[in-house]
Amino acid sequence: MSIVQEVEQANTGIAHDYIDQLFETVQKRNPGETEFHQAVKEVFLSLIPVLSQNPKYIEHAVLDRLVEPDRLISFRVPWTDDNGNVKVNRGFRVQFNNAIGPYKGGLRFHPSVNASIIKFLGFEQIFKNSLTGQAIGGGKGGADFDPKGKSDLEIMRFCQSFMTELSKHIGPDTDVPAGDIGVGAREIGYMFGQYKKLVGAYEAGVLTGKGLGYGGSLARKEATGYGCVYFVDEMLKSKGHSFNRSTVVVSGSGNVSIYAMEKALQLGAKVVACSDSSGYIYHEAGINLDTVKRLKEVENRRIKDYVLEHTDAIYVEGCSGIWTIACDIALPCATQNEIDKESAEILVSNGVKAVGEGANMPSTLEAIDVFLDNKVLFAPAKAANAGGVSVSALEMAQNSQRLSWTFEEVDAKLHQIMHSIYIESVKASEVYGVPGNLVIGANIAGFVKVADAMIAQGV
Ligand code: NDP
Ligand code: 2IT
Repeated sequence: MSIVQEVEQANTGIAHDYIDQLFETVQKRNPGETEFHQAVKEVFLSLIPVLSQNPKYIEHAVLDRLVEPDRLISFRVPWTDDNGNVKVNRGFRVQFNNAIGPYKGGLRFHPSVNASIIKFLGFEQIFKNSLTGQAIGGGKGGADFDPKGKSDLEIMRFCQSFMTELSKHIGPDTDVPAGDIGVGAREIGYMFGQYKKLVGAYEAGVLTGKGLGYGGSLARKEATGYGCVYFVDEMLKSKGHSFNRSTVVVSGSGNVSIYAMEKALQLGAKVVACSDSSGYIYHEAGINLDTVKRLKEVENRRIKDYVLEHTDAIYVEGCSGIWTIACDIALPCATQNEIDKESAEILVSNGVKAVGEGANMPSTLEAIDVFLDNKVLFAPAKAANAGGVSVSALEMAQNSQRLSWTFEEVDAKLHQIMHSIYIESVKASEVYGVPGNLVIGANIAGFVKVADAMIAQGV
């Protein structure tokens, strides 16, 4: 049953009217911000059961408050390229909600970044961070800077200029950024160096995803991908399935994708396809992850070069075709809206058993309905990719203690957190009458804690 059909069955008159009106207001107040509207709509539809059973959330106008960020900062980022030309990009930080802890969320450097993208990501981060059970609020940031084709020194100068402004708004107890698309340990390093110069103190906990030699946490790099697979593994086990001997398709070939593939392989799966923004590779015999890692992490090359070294693999131009490959488990780990209704229908007709969202909002609302209608085990992004921010919070904890935990310790905590998120989401889906619908379960479980904190604090 789809998100909409399920909620229509509940006793929901007042709640429905409330969210209909509020959604209209959100659209009017944030014109043209389609990604933000989409993220809000999914959460609103999911919350109808909890709003109808707990009128206090409507009386206290909690959703009216939640959809308005505490602040959205937009700023100029001037920098100089290697030829001495001045370039200007636009930087953002949205500090969405700090009811349960300091703002926390990644920075994305990609030409598509705008207020809508940053706000959808920041809004989702509120619920995701709440689900982790850690004391972190929701934030997000980035710039419309394209790191592709830039030299190392250009990246450094951009990061320094970006941080010169951002530093005024962040701090270890205020707002703690990390990586996202286009931002990895190198960029975090340059930004940390600049922050340190500007504040004149070694505040290790101001950024997470740092290098291991200066306050970074072991297993942060692996955390999002591993966490996603841990979560999907829980779902599979609940129905007597497993990764072992399953065929897996993973989109993207960046941080989340690579470590989702690594953990799936460790659990005995065969990964047959991955992609970048230009196209995808299909390797029926099973992808060689060492080659992908070298190409993408070390040599900064395109995924199509994989077939130069593995001549029995094929490369196909364009991204969406990856979902036409038959698989048991699909892990979208590239970007938003990469699975539309049509791709979802093809996945279903090819017999997909489970979908785990490693990326943020990779499935359209229509695609989610196709998966739920067809009883595909569906792990929504806010739950399935929460492992990254969870280990970021563990990095903050280590920085505060001035201690470093072993890889095994951090990985065990990550595994435990993903298990708890799974249990919480399942429980909420059962309590609110939609057992197994983890979209509704995760959204409600994340929402309740934040909503109660906002009411208690009068914010
Ligand atoms: P990376 O920059 O490391 O990798 C992104 C990958 O996705 C690349 O293969 C990239 O291809 C591809 N990609 C990016 N944009 C597009 C696009 N518009 N169309 C098609 N492919 C695209 O980023 P991450 O792996 O960190 O992030 C991937 C997703 O996971 C994002 O949705 C992010 O928000 C989410 N996420 C990340 C977390 C983290 O800890 N890093 C935590 C939770 C979620 P190309 O190289 O060609 O650009
Ligand atoms: O979307 C996400 O959760 C991230 N990009 C990670 C955020 C973080 O603070 O580690």
